[in-house]
Amino acid sequence: MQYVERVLEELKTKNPNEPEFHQAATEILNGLKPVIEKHPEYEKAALLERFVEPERVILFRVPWVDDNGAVHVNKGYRVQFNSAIGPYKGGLRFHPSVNLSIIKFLGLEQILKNSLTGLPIGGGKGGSDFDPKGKSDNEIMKFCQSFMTELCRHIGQDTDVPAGDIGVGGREIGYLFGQYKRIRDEHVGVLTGRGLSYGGSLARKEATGYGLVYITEEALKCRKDSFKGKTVIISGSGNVAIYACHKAQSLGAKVVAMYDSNGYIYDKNGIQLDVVKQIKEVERGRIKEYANRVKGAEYHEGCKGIWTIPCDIALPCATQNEIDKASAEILVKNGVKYVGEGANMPSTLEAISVFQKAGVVFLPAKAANAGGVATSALEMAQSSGRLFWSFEEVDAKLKNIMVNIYHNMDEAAKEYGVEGDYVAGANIAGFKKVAEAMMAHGIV
Ligand code: NDP
Ligand code: 2IT
Repeated sequence: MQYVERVLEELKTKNPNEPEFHQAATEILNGLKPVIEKHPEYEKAALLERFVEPERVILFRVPWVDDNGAVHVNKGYRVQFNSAIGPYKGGLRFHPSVNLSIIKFLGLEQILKNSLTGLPIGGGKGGSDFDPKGKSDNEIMKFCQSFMTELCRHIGQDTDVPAGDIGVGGREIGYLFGQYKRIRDEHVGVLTGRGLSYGGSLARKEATGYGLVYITEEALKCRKDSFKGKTVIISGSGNVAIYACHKAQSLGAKVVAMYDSNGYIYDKNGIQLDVVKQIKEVERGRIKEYANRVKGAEYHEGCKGIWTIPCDIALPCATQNEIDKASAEILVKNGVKYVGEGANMPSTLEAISVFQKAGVVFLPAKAANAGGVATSALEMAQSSGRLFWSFEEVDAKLKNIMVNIYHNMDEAAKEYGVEGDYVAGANIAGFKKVAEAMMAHGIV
């Protein structure tokens, strides 16, 4: 059996009941085949076996007391996946669906994403099955304090630097940082996405969404096209979706639909982002409310229908596997030309295949959403140097990083004979540096 197939087989046997982890590993390792063939020394060094096995998995109990005095227990996770090129880096996700499979798929993706940024950050991910929906600020604070009471002994500014992800934004990072500082007595850059008053970076909040649009803009530019006048669908209405919408609109696109986990809004006149921001960021409400406030807008229960709206560009920005084969086929039938993944693994393997066969320009998550973690690394640099860069400075660096990622994956795909296949290109471009570092470190 070929090396890649054997490693994938063993991974599935050794890690049963982890479908998301299997999915991410399958996409990555298949994309790496041309590199593996060129480097027989990797098999001798069991490089892939080591690459897919986390360096450390931390599982812990998170007990907390709600406003009525009831005691709850959640699971806490931190997967420290790979530190070959820098300290572990990656977000924390608070969502009831969180389990080890999801954290491991996110951690594996993060290794190559972080490498693609060109900055010295390894890969990690963490989170909890805690559901922040409907909780008071006090309950969120109690939960974050309990979570950090355990996590703080495993992280550090040069060891492991968590950040936000689904369900973890500025409010949660603030509570987590407060508890870290209280226990460890260090005011350091141990978390990114911090508030501006205590060491955060300008443009971090906007970075993932802006970065997604910058890389898509570069793909358009290389085909003598632009966002101007394009019809865009963005799924989700959280941090990534909101700032992707903002940047796409500022480049002249018409964003006509967004969703949350209950249903989608369709506004043929173009989404009024200030209304979405008021509902989602200020009121922490439901997207349904948009249709009550904006004349001519429609609300539809359920998420899937969003992909039946004709568009030129689709930017999935909510969660894994939100675009399946059937949705991809409808998007293609309706003429989609570009798909940029703001979320992590939003397209199933079958959906990716539909897009690629149809000649859609498909920008995979580990490249397209790398702007967030890249700007986190810029936040780390500012923390270490005790510096504070202007918005324009950080934004310019972010744009430059995204343009470089586009060309690196494009060139890697060409070099290995799979021109235009950015799934393979991104995997190869990200893997090269990690593999080189792992080989240099010996068997560790
Ligand atoms: P948020 O929590 O801010 O927003 C998440 C959005 O996605 C919400 O609108 C949420 O709806 C929706 N959503 C979540 N789960 C589901 C689901 N199962 N079905 C339908 N909709 C769902 O998270 P972010 O915007 O930060 O993250 C979005 C995606 O981007 C994730 O895949 C994340 O991993 C990825 N990402 C985030 C980065 C960052 O910097 N924040 C960086 C790179 C990638 P509802 O409110 O109803 O739950
Ligand atoms: O998936 C991701 O890249 C993130 N959630 C951001 C991670 C980070 O450390 O900024």
